[in-house]
Formats: sequence, C-alpha cells, structure tokens
Amino acid sequence: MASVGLIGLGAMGTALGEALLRQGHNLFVWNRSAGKAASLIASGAQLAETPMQVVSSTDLTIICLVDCAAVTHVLDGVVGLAGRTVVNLTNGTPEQARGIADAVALADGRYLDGGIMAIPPIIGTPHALVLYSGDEAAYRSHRNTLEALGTAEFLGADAGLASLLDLSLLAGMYGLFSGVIQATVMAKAGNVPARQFSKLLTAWLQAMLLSVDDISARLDDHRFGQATSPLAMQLVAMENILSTSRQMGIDPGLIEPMARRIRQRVQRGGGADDISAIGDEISSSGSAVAAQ
Ligand code: FVH
Repeated sequence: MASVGLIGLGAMGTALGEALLRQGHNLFVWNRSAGKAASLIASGAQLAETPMQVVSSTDLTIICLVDCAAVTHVLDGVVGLAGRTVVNLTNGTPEQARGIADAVALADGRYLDGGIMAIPPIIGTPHALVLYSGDEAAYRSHRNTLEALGTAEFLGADAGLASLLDLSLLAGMYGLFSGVIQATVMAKAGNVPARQFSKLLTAWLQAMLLSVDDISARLDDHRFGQATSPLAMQLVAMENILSTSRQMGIDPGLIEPMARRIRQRVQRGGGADDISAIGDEISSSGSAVAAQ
C-alpha cells in the first residue's frame, strides 16, 4: 500500500484519514492544531511537523482545509514537488482551484482538485462521491488510493471543473432545503407536525424530481414553450404561497426570489413558458424576451 499524506484533520480530514488507514495505507498527517491528530495517530498514522514534511514523505498528498485561502497559506513555501501529486479536496471556487493548480505546477508538481459530495460518516463507502479534475495522468496513477475515500469520478483536465460541479450540486441542495424548510414551517403553522407532513413532502418531492431531466433538456435546447404547467398558472400558486405565508406570520424570503423571476417572465410575455424559462431569466446569455 502506498504512503499517503494528509493535511487538515477537521471533521472531514479525519474521516478521510480513517478511510485511508482502513485500506492499509501508511499515513503521514499534519494539522495546524496538532492535538486533532491524536485519534489517527492512535490508529497508526505518523505526525509530521510541517506541511513540507508531509509532502516530501509521500507521492500523494491530500489537503482538506476550511477554505482555499488556508490551502494557499499552507502550500506557501512548499517546493520541489517533482514526481508528487497534490489533491485538494477543500471547498473553493473554480478560480481558486486554477490558481492553486498553477502554484503546484510552478513547484513542478501534479495537481488534482476535488469536490466531496458526502458527509464524514459515509466517507470510505460507495455512497460518498468525490469529483476530480485536473491532471488526468495523476488521477490514473492514484485512482486506486483515491477510491478508498468513496466513488471517484474524473471530470476533465480543467482544474476548476470539479469545484464548479461541486458548487452546482450544492446549489441544487440548498434550493431543495429552502423549499423543504418553507413548506414545513407553513404546515407547522397550520398545526400539522413536521414529522407527519414530511411523508407527504418526501413523496411530492420524489415525484417532482422526475422533472429534472425535462428541465435539463429544455435548458440545453433553449426550448421553453409548450409547457404542461405554464408559468401564468404557476404564478397564481406562487402569489398564494407568499400571501398565505405572510398571513401566518412566516417570512417568505426563501422562496420570494423564485416568485419574482416567474412574475418577471410572465410580464415579459412568457406566461405560456415552462418553469425552465427561469434559467433563461437568470443566465447572462438569456434572451430578453420570452421564447415561444
Ligand atoms: N464536514 C462536512 O460535512 C463537509 C462535507 C463536504 C465537504 N466539506 C468540505 O471539507 C472541507 C473541510 O471541512 P471540515 O468539515 O473538515 O471542516 P473543519 O472541521 O472546520 O476543519 C477545518 C480544517 O481547516 C484547518 N484550518 C483552518 N484554517 C486554517 C489555516 N489558516 N491554516 C491551516 N489550517 C487551517 C483546521 O485546522 P485547526 O483549526 O484544527 O487547526 C481544520 O483542520 C471544507 O472545505 C468543507 O467545505 C466538508
């Protein structure tokens, strides 16, 4: 089993370290607060004194810190990366990922950026999806090791791609959670316990997930007309959600932006359009007039 370096031992870094140790890897770890290494050391990891010591002890170093500013700070002064691969699994922007890729390349290293689509307890299981992009040869060299963390998916050579899709998937999640919270607070205001309402809500959202493919195809094709549920009809329901929430003392702020965009599209003559037309409203390449 290969030696692996791990920088960052927060909740996620510790879970990554445990998964690597379970697979039998030699693990070199470093964390700003050394105390957080205790449990991994008890399981067999070795503590390095500096990030440079981690990187120079292994061919593959995984970094998982709070943000990319911390990654840049930690990598500052790390040199001589020839033959070594740095995998950054810290949440960041595509621009930050490309900047760190350039810095690693300047030090002669190979770089992979990654997005972890999982929470710590499922790291090391197939349910944990980790997206990678950047140096494909480095990915192929270390794929077996990276699969110890979860299902690995390589997206392409642009180091920024993994973080773009990570952030896109998180945007989908936050949209879903906004709706779940708004819906549940409304039901509770009518004295329906959240646990009881969740059965209805889950079944409804599962049915609505069937729309994702159609919305995607419409956005790809820029085809927004001939809707089965036209926006003019949806606007009535949307306004009713807003007014009912307000009457019950609930702030409709989580859902208001969507209502505003639907209203805007209808006012522009897009009342017959499908909900996917909202993508046209928010996109910089969107048309100023409703598509038919
Ligand atoms: N935990 C989760 O549910 C999510 C799931 C999806 C992916 N994320 C991303 O993983 C990154 C790390 O998250 P985390 O949960 O491990 O975060 P913390 O437990 O807060 O640990 C943060 C580590 O970062 C170190 N750190 C902070 N600032 C610095 C710095 N300036 N220089 C060096 N290290 C720094 C911190 O060190 P310490 O406070 O223990 O000394 C921790 O090791 C993150 O991108 C999530 O979005 C997790």
